[in-house]
Amino acid sequence: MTAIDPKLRTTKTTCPYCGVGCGVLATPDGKGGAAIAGDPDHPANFGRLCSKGSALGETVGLEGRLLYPMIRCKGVLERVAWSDALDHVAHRMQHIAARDGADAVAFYLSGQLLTEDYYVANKLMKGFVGTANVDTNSRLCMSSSVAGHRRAFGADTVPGCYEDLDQADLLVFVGSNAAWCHPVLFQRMLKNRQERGARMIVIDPRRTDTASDVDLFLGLKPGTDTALFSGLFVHFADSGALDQAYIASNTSGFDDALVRARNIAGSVTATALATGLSEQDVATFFKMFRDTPRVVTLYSQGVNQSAQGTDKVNAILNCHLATGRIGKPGASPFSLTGQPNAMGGREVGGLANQLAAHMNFTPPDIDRVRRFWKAPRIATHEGLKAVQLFEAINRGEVKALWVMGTNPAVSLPDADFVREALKKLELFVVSENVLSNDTVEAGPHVLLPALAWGEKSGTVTNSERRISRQRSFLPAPGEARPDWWILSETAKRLGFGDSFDYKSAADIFREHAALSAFENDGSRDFDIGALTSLSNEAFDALKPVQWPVREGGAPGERFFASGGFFTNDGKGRFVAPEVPALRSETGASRPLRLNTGRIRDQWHTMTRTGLSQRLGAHLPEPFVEVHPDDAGKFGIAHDGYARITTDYGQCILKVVVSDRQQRGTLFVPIHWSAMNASHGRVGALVQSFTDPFSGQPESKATPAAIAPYEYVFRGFALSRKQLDLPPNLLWTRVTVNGGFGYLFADNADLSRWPAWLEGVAGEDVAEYRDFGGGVYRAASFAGDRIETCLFVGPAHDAGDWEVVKSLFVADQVTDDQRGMLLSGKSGEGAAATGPIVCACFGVGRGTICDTIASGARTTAEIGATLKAGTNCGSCIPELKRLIATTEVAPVKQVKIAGAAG
Ligand SMILES: Nc1nc2c(c(=O)[nH]1)N[C@H]1C(S)=C(S)[C@@H](COP(=O)(O)OP(=O)(O)OC[C@H]3O[C@@H](n4cnc5c(=O)[nH]c(N)nc54)[C@H](O)[C@@H]3O)O[C@H]1N2
Ligand SMILES: Nc1nc2c(c(=O)[nH]1)N[C@H]1C(S)=C(S)[C@@H](COP(=O)(O)OP(=O)(O)OC[C@H]3O[C@@H](n4cnc5c(=O)[nH]c(N)nc54)[C@H](O)[C@@H]3O)O[C@H]1N2
Ligand code: SF4
Ligand SMILES: [Mo]
Repeated sequence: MTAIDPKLRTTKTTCPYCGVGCGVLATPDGKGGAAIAGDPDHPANFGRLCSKGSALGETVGLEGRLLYPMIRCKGVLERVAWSDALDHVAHRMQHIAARDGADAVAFYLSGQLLTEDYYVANKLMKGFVGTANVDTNSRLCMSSSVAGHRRAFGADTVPGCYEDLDQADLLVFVGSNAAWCHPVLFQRMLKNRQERGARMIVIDPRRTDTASDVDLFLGLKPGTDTALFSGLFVHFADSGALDQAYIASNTSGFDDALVRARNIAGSVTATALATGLSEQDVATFFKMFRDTPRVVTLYSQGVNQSAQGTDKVNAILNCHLATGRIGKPGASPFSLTGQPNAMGGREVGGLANQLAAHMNFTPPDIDRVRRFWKAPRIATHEGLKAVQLFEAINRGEVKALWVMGTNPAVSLPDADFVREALKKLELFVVSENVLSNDTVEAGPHVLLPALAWGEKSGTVTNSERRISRQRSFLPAPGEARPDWWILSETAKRLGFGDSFDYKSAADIFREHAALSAFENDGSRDFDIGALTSLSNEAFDALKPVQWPVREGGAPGERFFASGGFFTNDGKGRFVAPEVPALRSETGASRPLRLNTGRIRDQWHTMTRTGLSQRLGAHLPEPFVEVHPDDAGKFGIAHDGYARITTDYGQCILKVVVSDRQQRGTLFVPIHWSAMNASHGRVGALVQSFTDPFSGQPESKATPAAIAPYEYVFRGFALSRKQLDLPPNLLWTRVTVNGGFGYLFADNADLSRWPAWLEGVAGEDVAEYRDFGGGVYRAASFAGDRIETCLFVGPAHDAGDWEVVKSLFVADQVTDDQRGMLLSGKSGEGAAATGPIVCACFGVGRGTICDTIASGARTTAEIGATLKAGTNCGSCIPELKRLIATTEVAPVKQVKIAGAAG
């Protein structure tokens, strides 16, 4: 028997994308990549992965990675030694803090850091530099839930767990597109539905894939959730559905909250009026909720990202408190967290208004943490929240910023403002995995290479409070280092060496665990004291464990089923919300509301998922979804282009006309940046109004205008290497099998293309020109393979991107195929697979429609023939839509659904 090379052994780790926190088995291939599979033993996913998790192996390559520390010298980034880079950062931080005070220095962190990285960053700033100007992208993500939990429970506690989703009889999704954003959990809930008959309700202005096949869809007006849940609360009171015993012994504030709820939505009629829903739908919702003891309400960014997000959260929590549906099997409110370590960040205190280990800026907590850290200079007041932090940078009050694990030049609202503000910094440090993103382009003075997923090691906490290990299975590339190491080395140079003498992530985790238990005695929810004494070996072997993990207690209890809140009097608080209102008005020049969010196969600003050709195939281009009536009103055509304008900025996007979009609203995905699209960076259009309690921006309701935008030519290029396209072009870059693809639209004369192509591909180019007919096609070859090819044509005839992509992959293109390629006949005979619908198995829409046309009438039948939909299941809603809209043969011409994808 030959022993397996230890470097090629399968490692158990955790997916670095969403807050579901799926267990992953990674087996390095010895060539820098790895085979990826779901971990059957992990309690979050039991072996399942979604399209993004399955494609992780395509994203671990080193192309585009930042591998060495760099300092900007006379405008140019130059490679330097680690010691020089760290000396520079520490020296400049010290200088600025000494001159302008500690509050002139700030960190902007991320829910994608490991708990250990986060802990060290927070301790360094709040404990030792002496400022709470440490905020995180969780401000844009979960902070309204945090604020709502703290108001109602006295602590940021998620009461439920995933088993509740298996045991619930009614699952209410509020502002959550879980089918795309928490796919493995969504599949788990579908299983509950199939096996136990659980029903589902979706509350969202858009009919998303989550809503495509549910028992009730409530397409409410944006921002009116508080009215809906206030109406529900009143309905409980008026129909004898309150849990009087629970309210009496475990809560406070009931009467005031009910009075306010009555003012907001005192009846079914009033609720319908406030939300834009029909009375019948409102009544059905109230009845279903009231009559089902086991209800879980799942909420996400449609709730959090709102100028009244905290009130929305509390309006939901009021309903669960009023009926005692909390912390019980199958009955609980459940905030779905976004990032892989959103929860870990909250545990260490990564938000500017938290201190550490679920302790706050109160005198006793400050004193306790000061003693534990031995930190005489500990910050004594809350710091600036993300949006305010960047405003302070713009005003020149904050002069030094260290960005770690997030891309604020894309993801913060009013992103152009943010990009400009970054340029004013006296010290701008970025720790990154990648060599270029929009934030790196904004001109940091120092770039520090951090270990990426697959290389780094530590812990993350998922939506159900479960702590899992991320383990390294790839060697550290170049000079990349763990974020915690970078921070600790900086701390040493700032003179705090004794307090940052960590040798490993395990050292840090033990300290974090000890702090959680320090003078706790049940007074704080977050307690993982039983993990304080883990040996290095035990830390390495740590199995997924749910907190609390108190010394001497059984891990993973549910919270609040019989009270025991973390408020002063131990009672859960009802909160009276404000009357719902959006912060901004629509009007003649901005008649629509711009909603923003996610698509199935991309993660945030695409620095990782953008590397996968599989994930780029479903929705390759940035787009705007418009209701047919609005399209008619504003002269917008499906598959054409439109310009979206807000008071903050503009985008030009491909148009998808869809009746799943609510009238008066637009939807644009958040993923495209200046790195991969010329006009698709939607953050620049988003207003920066924030919630008064949480500071979370209202990213889903910016007043906007839409107008058609005409292009004479469309086209695409495919190349083995990245291309610099000609100026004044609308373009999107997509990773394709074997290279890079560029989809574009153009108004300039065709005559510019031959010279451009010669510059890219040399003179040995085969081409077809019909400038009169608006057509130019050309290709260069290396041996039998296409090296670069370019297709330009009028809008209706730009060539078949999918077919040319399949020729581009081929190692050998025959003379016949070359001829057909350039004559524009390459589509003939080649299977027109169409855009990819099933990312797991790469099955295209054309293929699926053909299969439906020849008789497959269920998703199971499609799966049996094509495998489509049989792995992660995320494409099943789209398969169902295709079945509904595709005619069965003999009709030869198949009709294709017009919705996105
Ligand atoms: N594929 C994919 N999955 C992801 C991510 C990703 O980038 N890609 N990111 C992860 C992260 S960090 C997060 S935070 C989560 C986010 O997960 P979700 O919150 O599910 O995703 P979003 O698309 O941002 O928004 C959810 C829905 O809120 C709706 N909405 C807008 N306004 C309102 C409103 O006023 N009321 C209600 N009820 N609904 C409204 C939107 O129409 C949208 O469908 O996803 C995580 N999972
Ligand atoms: N309009 C609008 N804006 C939004 C949202 C929305 O719905 N609408 N959603 C908001 C939400 S919920 C979120 S979570 C944010 C997400 O927005 P961002 O956090 O800005 O997006 P990411 O692309 O995930 O950026 C992560 C960066 O960190 C790098 N990175 C990854 N891992 C590591 C690591 O271990 N160490 C270091 N040092 N770097 C690392 C990646 O290369 C990448 O550049 O966007 C927010 N912005
Ligand atoms: S659902 Fe998908 S993205 Fe989320 S953790 Fe699981 S595999 Fe990763
Ligand atoms: Mo998020």
